[in-house]
Amino acid sequence: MNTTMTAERATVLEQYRRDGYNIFRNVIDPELVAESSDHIAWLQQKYPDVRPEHLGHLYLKDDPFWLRLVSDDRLLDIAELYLGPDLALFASHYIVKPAFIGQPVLWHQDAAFWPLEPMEVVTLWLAIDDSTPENGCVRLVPGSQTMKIEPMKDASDTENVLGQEIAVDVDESQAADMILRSGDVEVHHPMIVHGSNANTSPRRRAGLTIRYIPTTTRITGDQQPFPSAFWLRGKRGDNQYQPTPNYRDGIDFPFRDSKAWS
Ligand SMILES: O=C(O)CCC(=O)C(=O)O
Repeated sequence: MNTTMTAERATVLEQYRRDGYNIFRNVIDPELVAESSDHIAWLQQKYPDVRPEHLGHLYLKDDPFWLRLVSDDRLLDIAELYLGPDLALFASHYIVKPAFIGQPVLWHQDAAFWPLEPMEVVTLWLAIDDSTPENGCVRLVPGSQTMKIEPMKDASDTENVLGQEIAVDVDESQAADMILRSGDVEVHHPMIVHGSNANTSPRRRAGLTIRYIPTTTRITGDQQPFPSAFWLRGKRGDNQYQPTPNYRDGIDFPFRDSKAWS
């Protein structure tokens, strides 16, 4: 999509208002997706004790490739459609479900977890692998973004990524499967009810969640700056941000554009 086309933007925003999500096809080129896949393998070697569903924002702060990826103009242009020109990163996680043993993400609303004021934020979910019902694609309940934020309850008695689930009944028959090819991006609303099933298939399912905020959204709480708060575009606003990490040869994940990050 050409994000400067106003009519097309209006259609996107109308679908987002109604359903709480959009899908953008072929956003990131295969070379960068392949680099991201190598990055996942590098992170798995670096953090062998961390399950690959949990390669999250704490590891991002000192990682120039991760910053390069979430600062990509193709992703920021999509975020800008929803949030305007002044953009920051709030958080980002790879959720990598290995073949056969990938854990489910139980039903939840992202807003239940986030220290943001106001709750103006969008998630871009970048498919690193093709993502289908067989390997545990994201599932969303269209329209559920109009619900209030419901409480979460403990679910640590079963293997799952969050250890919690939403404390109200979810009508799974209403859920839509986010079937994506690698390089596609799905965008969802912070209040939409969503989750994903276990991956029992022979194919890995890897995706990168990227949570963008307009710089008018404040990141509240004691951790200042928040470990994964980075200013990315436009006016900085009032948040405190992490400094952009410089690429260190032999220490950081090596990537094509690393010289621009030295
Ligand atoms: O990747 C998944 O399976 C779940 C993603 C998710 O919960 C999110 O993007 O907020």
